[in-house]
This record gives sequence, C-alpha cells and structure tokens, in this order.
Amino acid sequence: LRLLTVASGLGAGDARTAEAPAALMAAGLGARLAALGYDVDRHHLPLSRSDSPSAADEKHAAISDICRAVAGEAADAIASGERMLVLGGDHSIAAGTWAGAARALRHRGPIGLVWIDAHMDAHTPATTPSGNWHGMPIAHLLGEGDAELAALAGDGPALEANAVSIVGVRSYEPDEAALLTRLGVRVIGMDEIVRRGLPAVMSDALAIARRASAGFGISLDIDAIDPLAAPGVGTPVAGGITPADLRAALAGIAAALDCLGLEVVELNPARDIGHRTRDLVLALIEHAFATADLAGRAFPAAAE
Ligand SMILES: [Mn+2]
Repeated sequence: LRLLTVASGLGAGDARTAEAPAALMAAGLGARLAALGYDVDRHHLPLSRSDSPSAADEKHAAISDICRAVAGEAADAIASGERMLVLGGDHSIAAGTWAGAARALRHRGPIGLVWIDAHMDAHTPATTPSGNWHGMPIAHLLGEGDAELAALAGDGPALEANAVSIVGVRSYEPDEAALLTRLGVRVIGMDEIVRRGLPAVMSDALAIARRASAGFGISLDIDAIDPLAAPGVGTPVAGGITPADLRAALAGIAAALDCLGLEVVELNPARDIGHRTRDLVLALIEHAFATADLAGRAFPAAAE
C-alpha cells in the first residue's frame, strides 16, 4: 500500500488542512493499516518546505509543482502494482493523483472515479469566484481549465466524463453545473441521496466508475459528511451524508481488486471539535481498506 501524505493547503482558503496527515499519523493510522495486513510504504510531499506564496502566479506555480509531484508518485505506485491511500491536504492535489494513475494505466484503458464531496469542484480559473484551486480539480481531470494542470495525465485528459460521478453535492455555482452538464458528468446531489438512500446512489456511482476498464478510484472530501459529525473542514455545508451511511457505503471498497485507491482530503485539524473529525476519518479509512471481517464491526468502535 502506497501511503502518500501531502501536507499542502495551498489550494484552500484555510491552509491548515496541511496539518491533517501529521494528525492522522500521530493518531495511529500506520498501525491500523498494518493491523489490516497492509505492507505500508509511506511517501511524503512536499519534499521541501517553501514559504507560503501570496502572489497569484507564485501560488499557481506552487500548486502545479505539488500536483506534478503527486502525479509522479501516483503513477509510480500504480505502475509498481501498489494500491494507494492519498491523504491531503486540500482537494487541489486530486488533479495530480488521478492524472498520475491514468497515465500509468493508459496502455490498459481509461480509469473511473467516484468523487464524494459537498461541492462540485468543477470551476476553472476563468469562473472561480474565490480563486481557490481546491474548487477546480474535477475540471482539470476532465481536461478543462488550467492548461498545465489539465495536462498532467500525458496524452489527453485523465478522465472521461462517462466514468465519473460526484456524490453528495449541495453547494455549487452555475458555471460548475454548466460545465459538468456540457461534459456529461453524473451529479448525485444530497436531494437524490435523501430520496433514494446512499446505498442506491453509491451503487450507481460504482457502476459508472466501472465503465472504465483499467480500474477506478475514490476521492473523498470530508466536507461531504454532515458538519455536525465532521466539523473539522474548511468549507462546511449543512445537510450532508451521515457517518454511518458513509461507513457502510465505503466498507471494503478500497480493498476491492479493481480499486486503485482512496484519496481523503480537506480534514482541517485546527477546526475540529475534540478529535471528532479526525477519529471519523481514521475509522472510515480503516473500514474502506478492510475486508468483510472488519466491515461488520460496530461503528465507530474502531476510532476509540
Ligand atoms: Mn472537494
């Protein structure tokens, strides 16, 4: 298991999400993965600590550097036959993670993705109201937006729209919805989750991701979860997915043979209440990578 920790919050409004990997490791993540039987190979980014850039062009250069490095790590992990657990940091790194995986598997076919998030993350530099790069990674993975970030997968976009869905959406701008509609990405909003239940929509999302022949990934933005249960995020939106529903939906998923890996982003320890969000993230990761034995265990006992 390639555990890639990315201590960067450059793409977020509140950069303290960079502290998430250290918080998760200090709380025993490595031992938990080892207890599940994984041989954990940890790599860490960024390799050097730079001053936080403030000018827009400096920030763009820094984000590009990190995403390129993340893509290199992901491509290397997948080419080596390793499964991935990528821990952010903010969600802008996803433009690197899945571009790298796609690049490594291009000879076999396309990859699919299930994106779980309160937001669409489908802005481009031309439409973003905040200028924050964590609101744009889906656009980059689909070949839109910033030319440098959209090119990280090598020949062509990282993802084809018909193998991507976004689950849990309840906050977005019209430009994002228009882009996703134009490209044909399935967006599963909270209203649909309330109506049909998370198991039914996750089944749809997995079927969409598995249209791609070379495997699929999961990108989990912790703000998809209801902020009453997961307050430790930079951009909380009321009315999200319950921890119990998400635990059940993710159980064993990252251990599936055709799953390339799980990315978990936007945990912000500085905004947590107690260690509520951190402990929830640990339990979700553990359940996602576990086989049926652990998936059946009472929740969230694993976090205590
Ligand atoms: Mn996100």
